[in-house]
Amino acid sequence: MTPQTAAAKTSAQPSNTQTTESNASPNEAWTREQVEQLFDLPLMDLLFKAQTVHRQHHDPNSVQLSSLLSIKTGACPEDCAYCPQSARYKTGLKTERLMPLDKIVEAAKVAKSNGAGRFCMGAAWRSPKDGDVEAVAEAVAAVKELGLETCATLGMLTPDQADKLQSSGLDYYNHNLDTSPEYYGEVITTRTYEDRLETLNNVRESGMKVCCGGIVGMGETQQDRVGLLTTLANLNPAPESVPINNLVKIPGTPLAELENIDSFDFIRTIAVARILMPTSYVRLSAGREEMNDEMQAMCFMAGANSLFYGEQLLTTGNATVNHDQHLFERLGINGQTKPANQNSSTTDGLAQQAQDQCGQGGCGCGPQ
Ligand code: SAM
Ligand code: DTB
Ligand code: SF4
Repeated sequence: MTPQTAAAKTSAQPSNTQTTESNASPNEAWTREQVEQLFDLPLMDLLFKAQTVHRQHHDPNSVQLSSLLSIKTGACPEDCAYCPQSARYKTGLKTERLMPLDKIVEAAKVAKSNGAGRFCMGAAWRSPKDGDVEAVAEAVAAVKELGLETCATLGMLTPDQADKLQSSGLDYYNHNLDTSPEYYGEVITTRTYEDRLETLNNVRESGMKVCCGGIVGMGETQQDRVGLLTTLANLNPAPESVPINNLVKIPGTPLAELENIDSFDFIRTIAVARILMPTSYVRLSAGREEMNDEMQAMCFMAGANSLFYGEQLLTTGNATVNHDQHLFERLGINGQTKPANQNSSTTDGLAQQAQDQCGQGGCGCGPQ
C-alpha cells in the first residue's frame, strides 16, 4: 500500500491546507516527490525553510516538556525489532506488572515538580484488555487532577477503549507508525501498518489528540523516511504531536549492531517533519542521551519544539533534568512548564538551580 492510499484509509481530506511554505497546492496531499525534494535540499536551505515555517506557527524559543513513565514493563508478545520490551529478545530487562495507582501519581508529581507539562504513561502491551483500560483510565484521571496534560501509549485500541480513555481525561494517545509502509515488515511482523492506522483512526474519532511519529536509524533508506513523513503529514488532520526517535540500540535486539545514522540525516528528518506539519509539535524524542548539545540545538533550529524530559524514557536513560535545564539556559529556551491552554511560564528559576548544580558537576555535563 502506498502512503497516499494508506492515508486515504484514515482521512477523507489531505492535511496540508494550512501550510504557507509548502510546495504543494492547497487541498492536495503531499506527494512523495515533493517530500523527497525537501530532503534533497542543501542543509542550510532546508534549515532556513524549516525555521521560517516554525516561526510562522510557534514561539521559536519555547519547548514543550513531556515526561515518560513505564507503567507496565516488558514481556510483550510483539516482535518489534528495536524494542527492549519484546519477550522474544534477551535484553535482560526486569519485567513489571501494571504499576499501582499511587506509584503512578507519585511519579507524575515528581515530573510536575521538575517542570514537565505533560505526563505520558507507556505499557508494553500488544493491546490492552478492557480491565487494563479501566485501571489506566483511573490513573489518567488522577494525573489530570495534578494539572498535567496526559498521554498514554498502550498498544492497539478498539473504538470503545479509545472512548473510555477519552472520557477519563486522556488528552493524547501515542501510537507510532515507526517507519515507511514499505520498510515496516522488516521491523515488525506481528501487527500490520493497517492495524496501526486503524488504532489512530479510533483515537481520532474518540476526540483525543494524536501523538504519532517514528524511529530513524533502523537501517532504513531516505526513501523510507520520505514514506514515513508523507504518511504522517497526509493523515487528516496531521498528528498534533510527532515524536521523532533516534534508535536506542539495545543489546539483544535484532537492531543492536546497526551503524549510527548520520547526524545531519536525523536533523533533516526533523526539518522536513516541521515543514510538512507546520502546526504540530515535533518532538526530539529517544536518543538524546547520545546527542551532543550542538546537535540538539540544530534540531531546535530545524523546528523541534518538544522533548522527552526526565532521567528515564521507558526502560532506558535520557538526558538529565539538570543537563536539559542548563542547555535551555545556554540557548535562551523556555521549557513549557504548563499545558498549552494555561498561562505560560518559564523554567528560569529551575534553570538557575540547574546551572548552579551543573557547575558543580551535578548533571555530568561539567562547567561550561
Ligand atoms: N506497546 C505499545 C506500542 O508499541 O504501541 C506502547 C509502547 S512502545 C515502547 C512505544 C514506542 O516507543 C514504539 O512505537 C517506538 O516508536 C518507541 N521505541 C521503543 N523502543 C525504542 C528504541 N529502542 N528506540 C527508539 N524508540 C523506541
Ligand atoms: C515515543 O515515540 N518514544 C517514547 C514514547 N513514544 C513512548 C518511547 C521511547 C522508548 C525508548 C526505549 C526505552 O526507553 O524503552
Ligand atoms: Fe511491545 Fe510496544 Fe515494544 Fe512493540 S514497541 S515490543 S508492542 S512494547
